[in-house]
Amino acid sequence: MKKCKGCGIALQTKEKNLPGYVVDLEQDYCQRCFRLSHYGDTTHFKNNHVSNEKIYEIYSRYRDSLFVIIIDVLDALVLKDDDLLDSFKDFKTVLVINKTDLLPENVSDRKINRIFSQMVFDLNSKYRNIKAAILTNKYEKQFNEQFFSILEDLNERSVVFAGRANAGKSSLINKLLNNNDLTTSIYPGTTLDEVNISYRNYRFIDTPGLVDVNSYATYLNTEKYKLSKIDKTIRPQVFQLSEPQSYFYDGLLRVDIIPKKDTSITFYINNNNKIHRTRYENGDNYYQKHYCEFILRVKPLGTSDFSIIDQKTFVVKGLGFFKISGECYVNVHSLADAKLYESEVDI
Ligand SMILES: Nc1nc2c(ncn2[C@@H]2O[C@H](COP(=O)(O)OP(=O)(O)O)[C@@H](O)[C@H]2O)c(=O)[nH]1
Ligand SMILES: [Mg+2]
Repeated sequence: MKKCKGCGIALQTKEKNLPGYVVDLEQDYCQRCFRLSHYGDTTHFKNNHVSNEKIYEIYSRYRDSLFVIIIDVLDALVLKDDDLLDSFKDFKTVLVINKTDLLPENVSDRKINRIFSQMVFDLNSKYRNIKAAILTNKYEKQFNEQFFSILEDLNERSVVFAGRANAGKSSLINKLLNNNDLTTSIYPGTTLDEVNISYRNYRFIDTPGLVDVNSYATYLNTEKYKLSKIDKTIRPQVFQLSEPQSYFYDGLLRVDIIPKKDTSITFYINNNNKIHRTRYENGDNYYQKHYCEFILRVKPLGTSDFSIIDQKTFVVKGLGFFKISGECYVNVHSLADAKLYESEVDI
């Protein structure tokens, strides 16, 4: 059966509205991939979703291969509290922490290196199957050389590119092969089945991305997903306060702070979204107007209380992260379906 070169789906000529449609089986790309890469048309994205079970089934067929796990750098901030690597505990793995260009410019490469070296060291004490780890981003030039030398050292020929949806798996393979054969996009669910690629004496396997139930990305509607996804270097938004204040990221996230001493909060989110600040007394009013208006399943936000003595970083996967410094009480209102992580990492 012929498969789409961009997303791996089986090609078919019968149903125009179903995945894999082509007018003529001579074509290499399904209509969705063709329209997406030529016109940026995303209308076919609505119900794309490959179940995690199906993806695990693909993984198990390649259990003797090397698994290159690609992780979005923002998710990597809480990798130690994530169950992602549990799925790969029986495989040989290489970690690629990708999209490091998203971290703010004032965070030096040395600092990023130090943070993630320590993290990978700790993770390997737990999993003992991490053969190497690389930090990279789409602008980085040395990656290909580094990557192939790791494959040579490990003497691996068959390589599965795995991980969560939208981490940059297909983009990374395109970069390694120096072409744009695989379809990539800002939406999750671009790759619909495994794609087998022969390259020199290697076999590379691209896979669909695992859905993360702890991420806002899973619950936002398509439009809001696009608006809140971080795709450029973050410019932090900093606020100082000495009186109680409420901070809103639309109706998606609310942080109330009652300072005991001077306090500051810094948000690391998509630069086009501006945090709205109100006096604490007006917070409920604003919240009533805006809560969850963009979320797929409308539910009120859950709340968690914290007492901060020095500083703390919170990660809200799919939205970004925020850091609070000072002595204060904090009440975070975030989507209960997703998870609010307290991160050890000090960016
Ligand atoms: N800023 C940034 N964006 C990236 C990088 N790598 C991939 N992307 C973007 O991330 C999105 C998802 O990429 P894709 O390869 O389709 O992810 P996949 O679902 O894991 O295959 C696309 O919009 C890419 O342009 C990177 O290193 N930096
Ligand atoms: Mg992909």
